[in-house]
Amino acid sequence: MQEAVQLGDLEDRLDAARSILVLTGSGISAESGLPTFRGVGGLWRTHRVEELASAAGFERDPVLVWTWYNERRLAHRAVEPSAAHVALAKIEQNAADFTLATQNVDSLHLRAGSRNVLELHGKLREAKCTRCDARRPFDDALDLNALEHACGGMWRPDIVWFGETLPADVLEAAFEAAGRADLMLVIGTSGMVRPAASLATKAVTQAYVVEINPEETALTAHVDRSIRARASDVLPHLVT
Ligand code: BV8
Repeated sequence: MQEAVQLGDLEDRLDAARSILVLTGSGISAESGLPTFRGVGGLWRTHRVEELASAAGFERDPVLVWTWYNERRLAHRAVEPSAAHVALAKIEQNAADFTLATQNVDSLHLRAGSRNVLELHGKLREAKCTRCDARRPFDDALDLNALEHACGGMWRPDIVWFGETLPADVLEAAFEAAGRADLMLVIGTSGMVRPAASLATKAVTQAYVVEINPEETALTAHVDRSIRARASDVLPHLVT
């Protein structure tokens, strides 16, 4: 039986917080059964994800990249939000000012009922054309023989790849939230990817920043407190 995680004054801090920012990564979706990005048995076979999740990788082999995203899209549909996702949605309901910035593209926070969600790296619910601004739903696996768009461009997932800039409005909102937060939770991310991870180093200048992760991360040395636990061992206990 996992001994209860020592939350200390975290519940009091949550109650007293005027403005809360939460940053999540694939670790919170590991609780739903989805593989993390870099962990043991992380995403996908023998390919380095940076090789697949990049415009160059797509250029080189669009069918391989779409095969990967088709598999992930179907995996997202096959799982449910975890107790951790649901707990964050409940915490938001009781908070005066709450922003959830996620690096995940699996829509699990939205399905759990979270409202103010900033999808920093896009979402796997839509595809967009590489040439014009056409978009289409991506609810089922895309037909690998029909990747071209009528305008001569190609369909690609509505995802931010390595080397691509994040949506300016989303990034601006996230850094504004980081600048006004007095409490930040960093949950299930290795803290390796920028600019997402910089939200924590920005917030810590005025906010109390708590990391929830079974392992140390690139952010552990920069936060006020790092709780060595899984998201579902902590978050449901913070819901009043
Ligand atoms: C940009 C969408 C401007 C795709 C993703 C050198 C130094 C610094 C930065 C750079 C650099 N060279 C290039 C860069 C910039 C680059 C970057 O940060 N690279 C890193 C790898 C060094 N960033 C970019 O390119 C960004 N754009 O900067 O634009 C620009 C333009 C041109 C040139 C330069 C800059 C775009 C980044 C977005 C990339 N797209 N995803 C897709 O999903 O397919 S990032 C990808 O990584 C996912 O979004 C993922 O979420 C994200 C972060 O990974 P994590 O979520 O943290 O997952 P990971 O497996 O790493 O960790 C899981 C954690 O969970 C672990 O710590 C584990 O312990 C924990 N865990 C496990 N179980 C649990 C748990 N925690 C809690 N509970 C559990 N049960």
